[in-house]
Amino acid sequence: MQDLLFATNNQHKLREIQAILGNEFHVLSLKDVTLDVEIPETQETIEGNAVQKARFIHGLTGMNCFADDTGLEIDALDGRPGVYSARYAGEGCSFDDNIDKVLQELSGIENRKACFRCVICLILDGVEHLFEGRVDGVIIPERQGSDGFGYDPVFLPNGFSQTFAEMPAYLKNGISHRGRAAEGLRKLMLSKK
Ligand code: ITT
Repeated sequence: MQDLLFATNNQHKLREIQAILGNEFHVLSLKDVTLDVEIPETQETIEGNAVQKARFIHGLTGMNCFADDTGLEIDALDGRPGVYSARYAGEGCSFDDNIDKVLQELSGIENRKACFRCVICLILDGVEHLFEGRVDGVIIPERQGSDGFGYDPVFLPNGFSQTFAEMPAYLKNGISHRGRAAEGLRKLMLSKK
């Protein structure tokens, strides 16, 4: 089975990607290769950050690797938190702090449309490939569910009655931004076998 190193320090993402790709590829974590580093993400776009993270880890290891950068884009907030999704409520904030801030900013606003956008940058044999996945939905006014991570408790995907935090993992992964981007990666990898 082919080794693929996932350039992330987010254990939730790691678990999701291992569930999505784990049958066909051997997804390694930074821990598996004993790498304990802060990964820089200083770009102004999701694409830019995905490329920056993948190049950084590729530069350190020389291994085939990929990175995922994800943003929640809310219509009524002009696309925020977007590239600032991880630290929207400030440096060192928790998932709950970020949700509180979003709910407060949306209070009294009727347009609740939002999407998650995920870009995966894969560096395979030294060549970069980008894959994008998107899922549309709405931000509900109160948290529902306790699975998943990040903004999942307030994100209701279109066409479903459960938030990402209420769905079983296989269902979220089947329709999510990350699942869709990973599908592109999977297809490319299989075509190279
Ligand atoms: P790495 O850069 O180490 O991969 P990160 O947590 O900094 O981890 P991102 O910048 O891509 O990763 O993520 C931005 C934030 O968006 C993340 O911290 C969560 O709050 C949120 N997020 C990402 N994917 C999500 C998902 O599937 N469901 C809900 N929230 C998500």
